Amino acid sequence: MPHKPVVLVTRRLTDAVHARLRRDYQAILNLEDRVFSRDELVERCQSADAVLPCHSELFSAEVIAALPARLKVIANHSVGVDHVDLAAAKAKGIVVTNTPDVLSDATAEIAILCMLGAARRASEGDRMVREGRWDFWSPAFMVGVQTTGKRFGIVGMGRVGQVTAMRARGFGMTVHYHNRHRLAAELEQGAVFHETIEEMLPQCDVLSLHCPATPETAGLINTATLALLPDGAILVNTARGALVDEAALIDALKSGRLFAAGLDVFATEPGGNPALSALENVFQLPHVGSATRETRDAMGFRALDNIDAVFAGREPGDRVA
Ligand code: 8YV
Repeated sequence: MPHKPVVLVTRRLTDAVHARLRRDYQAILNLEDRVFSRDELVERCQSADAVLPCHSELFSAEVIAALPARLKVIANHSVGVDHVDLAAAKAKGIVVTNTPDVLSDATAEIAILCMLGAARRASEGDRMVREGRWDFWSPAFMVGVQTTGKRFGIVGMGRVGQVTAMRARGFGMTVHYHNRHRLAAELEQGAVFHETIEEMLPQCDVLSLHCPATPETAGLINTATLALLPDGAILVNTARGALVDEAALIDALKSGRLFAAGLDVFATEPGGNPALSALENVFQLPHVGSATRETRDAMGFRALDNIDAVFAGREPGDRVA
C-alpha cells in the first residue's frame, strides 16, 4: 500500500472533515483544539507533508524558514491569508491555498446581522432585558435607525462583497462600492462604482468592509476617512481588524459622529477591545463570520480538495502562492 501523506491539522474541524482526513491521509488532528505556540507549530510541522491551518496560526517568514523540506502545502482553512507570509512561502517552493466562495453566504449573513445589530441597538436591548433592567417602555425608547432606502457602501467588491450587496438590496438599500477594478455590469447589479474610497464615503449611510488585510489596506478606516462619512453613519467590519484604527473609531462612536458599529473582527483576537466593549453603540461578535455547520464542512472539504490536488500532481484550484 503506498505511503499516505501526513497532514497536520492545527485546529479542531468538523467530524465529516476529520473522517475524510482519516480516510485519505495520515492525519494528525488536534481534537482538544489547543492553540499551538509558535515553537510548537514549527515542531509539529516537522513530520508533516501538508499543514491545514486556520487564520489563528501565524506563518511568518521566520516560521516558514523553519518548515521542513518535505512540507509541500499550507492549505488554509480560511479565505483570508494575511496570517501567511506569501512571498516567503513562494520563495521556499511551498504551495499556499485558501477557501474562497464557500464562506461568502455565511459571512454576508453576519455582515447583515452586524448592520442590523448596530442600527437597531441589539446589544444594548439584549443586555437590558437579560440583566433585568427593562423597567420602562415608551415610543421614544430604544429608537434606532432604519436601513430601508439607505445607502450601503462596500469596500472590496469580491465574492463576499457581492453576496452582501445582494442581501442589502433585499432591505431596499442602494449599493455603492469601491474596488480595485470596476466589475462587469452583470456583477455590479446596478451598484454605483467609485474610483476612490474618499469619493464614496460621503455616500455611505452604512459602510461595510470586505477587502483583505494587506500593508496597503491597514488602517484604511481612520480619523480622516471616518470624517468623510455622513453624520450618523454605521460601520460594519466582518473582514479583518487591521483595516480599522480602533482608537479613531472609538472617538467617532463616543462623539456621536457615527451612530453605531457592528464588528465581527478586531485588532486583537481573541479578546477584542475593552474600550469598544464599554460603548453601548457597538454590536460585537467573536469572529464568527463563517461559523455555520454547512460552511465549516465546505471549508474543510475545500482545503482537502486543494491538498488532494497537490499530492496528485495537479494545480490546486485555490492557489494563492
Ligand atoms: C474563519 C476567516 O473563521 O476565512 C477567513 O479568512 O477569517 C474566517 O472565515 C477562519 O479563518 C477559520 O479558519
